[in-house]
Amino acid sequence: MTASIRQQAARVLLGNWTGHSTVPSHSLYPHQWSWDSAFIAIGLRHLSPRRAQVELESLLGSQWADGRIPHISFSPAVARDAYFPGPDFWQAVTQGGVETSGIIQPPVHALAAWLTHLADSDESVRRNFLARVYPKLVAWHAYLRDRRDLGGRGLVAIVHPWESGMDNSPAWDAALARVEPAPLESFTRRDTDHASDSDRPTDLDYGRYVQLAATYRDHGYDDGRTPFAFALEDPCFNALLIASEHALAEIASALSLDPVPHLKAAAALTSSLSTLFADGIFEARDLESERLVAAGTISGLVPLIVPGLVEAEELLATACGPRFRFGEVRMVPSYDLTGPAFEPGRYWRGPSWFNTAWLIHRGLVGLGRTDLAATLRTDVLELAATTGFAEYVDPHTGEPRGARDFSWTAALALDLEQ
Ligand code: 9YW
Repeated sequence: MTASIRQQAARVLLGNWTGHSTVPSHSLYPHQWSWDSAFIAIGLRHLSPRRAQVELESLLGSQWADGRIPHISFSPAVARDAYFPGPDFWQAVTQGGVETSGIIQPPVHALAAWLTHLADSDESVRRNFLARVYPKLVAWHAYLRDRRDLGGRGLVAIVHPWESGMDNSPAWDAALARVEPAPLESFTRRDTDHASDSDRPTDLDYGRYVQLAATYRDHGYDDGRTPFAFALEDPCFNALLIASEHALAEIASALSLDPVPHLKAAAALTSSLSTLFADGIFEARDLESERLVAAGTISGLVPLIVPGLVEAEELLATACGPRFRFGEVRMVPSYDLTGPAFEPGRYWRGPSWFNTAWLIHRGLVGLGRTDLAATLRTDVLELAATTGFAEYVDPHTGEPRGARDFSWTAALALDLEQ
């Protein structure tokens, strides 16, 4: 990455900065998104560790009393109908008066907090950052463990496709097909104002997303009371919780607290995660049928990030084989290239994304596969620069798709450029 590309990434992040947090994209996503903020902080730490920590702390400012970190924290400065579903749909306000959504996103936050601390630990200690965020991150993980182990196996369940961060993944198709969609005339999509219809989820998908969210809302976002029509144990979500438990162990040690409970939690989750391994990849478990969903998605490769993963070699073979063709196509496709639902341009049904590439890269480094990590790093940096920091790209051609000047693309390129 040349100096000027570094400057371009900084320009994107500055342009998307609102004073206390960063929007994923001014046009498409004009509020603060949960896992976006974690990825953004990981890159921002190279420009300003303080700003990276402000980003995370502003997200934690929208944490609910039950410990959940909502997937969107709405900005009062943005028109109420700029994004659908907006604050009027979710009807969720924290004790601190922040309007939020009611669902969650994958828990990358503790990992991000630890990495921002490492960027300038003296300053971070002076700011007392870890001591402030640690109890909030512990409460977040406790919410996931205590309220979301819906299958009773020690794994967290997601209750909405948006909770996976991979909205229209083919892994959700069968479960979603059971959901009666909200009538199209009952809501107005705003995403297709800013991105091509062919790059986005279909109207039918959207109707089902709206219906699932409305049911959760109408049951007060109560995990004990809501009749969930959609509940799955997602490999990526659980793998990130494991990585974040390891980060919490580091944070606890840095604060002279006991890291052992976090290491134990990570070990227990890691052994439960193994129950999702089938056909050389991790698959989601549908809690309705209690069966694994036979769809190979990028979510199933993300466990490469889990320290000491016993399935790592088999998983690497899958990544390098015909289903994902590591090193032969651009970055890592979001879905099996040979799968029946593969679409190279449509969101999480084939395109390659920068955040998942960053996670796989981290996994490869952890496994000591510096050769493969270097290949992926080169690809990420080149694509970020040539696509104008696209949201996602066609895995065959590298053509940009979705939004441009996308924050986590800029942030994670900045991180890999170091
Ligand atoms: C939506 C903001 C979010 C990401 C998700 C991505 C998308 C929201 O955008 O979901 O409106 O569809 O799938 O991972 O956090 O960037």
